Amino acid sequence: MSRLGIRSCSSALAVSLLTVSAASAQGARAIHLNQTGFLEHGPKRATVVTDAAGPFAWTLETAGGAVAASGETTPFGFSEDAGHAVHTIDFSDFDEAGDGFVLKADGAESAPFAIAADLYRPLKYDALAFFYHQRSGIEIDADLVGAEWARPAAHAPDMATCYRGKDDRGDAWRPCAYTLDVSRGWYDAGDHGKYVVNGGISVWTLLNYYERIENDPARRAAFEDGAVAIPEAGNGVSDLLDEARWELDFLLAMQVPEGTKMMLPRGDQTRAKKLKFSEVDASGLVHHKMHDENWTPLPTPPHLDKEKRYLSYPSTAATLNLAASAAQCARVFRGVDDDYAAQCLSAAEKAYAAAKRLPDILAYQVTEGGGGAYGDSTLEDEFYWAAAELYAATGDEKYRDDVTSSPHFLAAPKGDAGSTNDIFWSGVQTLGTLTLLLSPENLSEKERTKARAAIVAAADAFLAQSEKDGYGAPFGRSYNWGSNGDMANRGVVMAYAYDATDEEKYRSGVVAVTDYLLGRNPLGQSYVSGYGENPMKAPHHRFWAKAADPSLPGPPPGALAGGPNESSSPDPISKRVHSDCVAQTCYADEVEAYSLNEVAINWNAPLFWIAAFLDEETAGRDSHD
Ligand code: 9MR
Ligand code: 9MR
Repeated sequence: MSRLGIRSCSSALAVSLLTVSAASAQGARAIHLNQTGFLEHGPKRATVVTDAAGPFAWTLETAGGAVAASGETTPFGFSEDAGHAVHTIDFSDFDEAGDGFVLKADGAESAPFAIAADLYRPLKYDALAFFYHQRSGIEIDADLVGAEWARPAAHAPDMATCYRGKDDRGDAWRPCAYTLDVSRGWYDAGDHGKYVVNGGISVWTLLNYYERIENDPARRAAFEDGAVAIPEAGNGVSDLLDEARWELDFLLAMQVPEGTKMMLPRGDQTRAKKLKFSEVDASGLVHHKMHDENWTPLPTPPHLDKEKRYLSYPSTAATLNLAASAAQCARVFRGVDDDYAAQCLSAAEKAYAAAKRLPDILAYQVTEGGGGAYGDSTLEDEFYWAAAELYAATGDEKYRDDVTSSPHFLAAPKGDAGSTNDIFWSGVQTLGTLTLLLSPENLSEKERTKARAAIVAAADAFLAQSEKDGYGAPFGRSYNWGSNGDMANRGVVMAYAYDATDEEKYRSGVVAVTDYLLGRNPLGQSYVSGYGENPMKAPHHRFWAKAADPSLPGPPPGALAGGPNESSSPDPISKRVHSDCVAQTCYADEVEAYSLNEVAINWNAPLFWIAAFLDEETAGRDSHD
């Protein structure tokens, strides 16, 4: 059996497949679908791996074995990103709720799945719980998450001074005159670094969902105080705001104190052998990262991390990330905690001014050990995003001028092969546009129409790509590190197209994303832990590392793997996988596979967003605008 065949089935299923398909004429090899299931009222699609030229029969069976629906497959042909030929099955017309359904066709049988109106209810809360699990600086409470995932507070407090002395290239970094207490925040991923550029987009995504539902009491109720299992229950504040604030506190703490002079590298020195430093007034800039001096081994639970930690030098990218996130903070906390809102706004304005004063301090990876790179040398998108957030927070014309004169004004994903304007940690222009769209006073009617049209055009491009993929993936672009997060972000864009038009096809586009992530893919892999018959089990995570040490827990439910990555990476597993894979199959559920199977805050955030969106019809949402 091919590698694909082995991966695509549970062992029991593989056995039944082998015996049955031997006798079958067509020899369908597997049926892949969303293993969690389908919304009662929504598209229901599956993919059959087969070379058969013509259509063949399928049946939908209930848990009791009764045939509930039947039909014929639609031949699709070769699906390029899967590397094999498929047929598709569409049983969208079937809308009876239940558990334990299976699809059968030509001797192949799907994983069992449910049909339910509230199918995404558990996922929206589990995907959000990921952030509590990832919290630094606080005990993870057994009563909230279960004994298996409880752990003592780690990096509490998380204090550090600037990285100093010689770096990997021999550049000498001067010590800074202070130590910052940058406690709290979420660990980025499987590592214990906290990175402002990735924290910014992650917290934005949670808060963007909040802002989208802020004026709708029914939808807001899903995240009211006490609705989510976090320690702040009972404080009178939305749990979504509480979770976000844990990260915002850390981001705010990363800001350089007033009156600080520093030697920093200005201008693009990407190709320089040695960095040239100039003395600058660093007040209001923001440190790029906080992480260990050396990589800890895997596993290392965070509370057992003994490494020294350092602040990486401030960068313009991090500064703009704080400007954007803190401006958003100011908006959402106004009227909830006015002092905090004022603190956020002041930090945001200072950061923005510092970035304008010093627009060219690029973040280079000066040390290999202990932290991710998160380098970014194109900052126009961050400038636009920050200006948009500040404009939406203040209505101040000076921000509006920066917004409208930006080359990214009203940017939305292009849906081209180069994935222009797709949302990810270093491409944040679309975030600015989505924020501007949230409130009518941010844009003129004409601009608003244009922005909406750009979002809808992006969604149309994604839908067209979904049609061209045998697994319905709206992803006509390369699969890179974190492709699942990029895919989930496309779901967010399609959800906004739905909001703008009320057209069901865009909501179906979001379902195409969750279908793919939850099992409708050539590996038959649910990329979300705890969901489906074949869920991701062995993330690259220093605590949820059962696969490396049986005394540690596996992943809690609701964590999204980075997913297929067709680009080469030094990760040892990815080297093996790359000897025989195409786009959607460049993946392995293995603990060492950090470029394929890490979990991260910026990927779980859009997973949360789209799961919450898909649960809205039943979460008290009557209408939307
Ligand atoms: O474990 C690290 C993971 O969390 C990061 O995402 C990844 C990329 O920065 O790096 C991993 O650490 C590897 C390091 O980069 C190189 N040496 C082996 C480490 C794997 O444990
Ligand atoms: O998500 C990041 C991806 O876009 C980069 O290609 C990759 C290598 O630099 O790093 C990813 O981010 C990792 C970070 O560097 C360290 N923490 C874990 C992140 C997810 O793997």
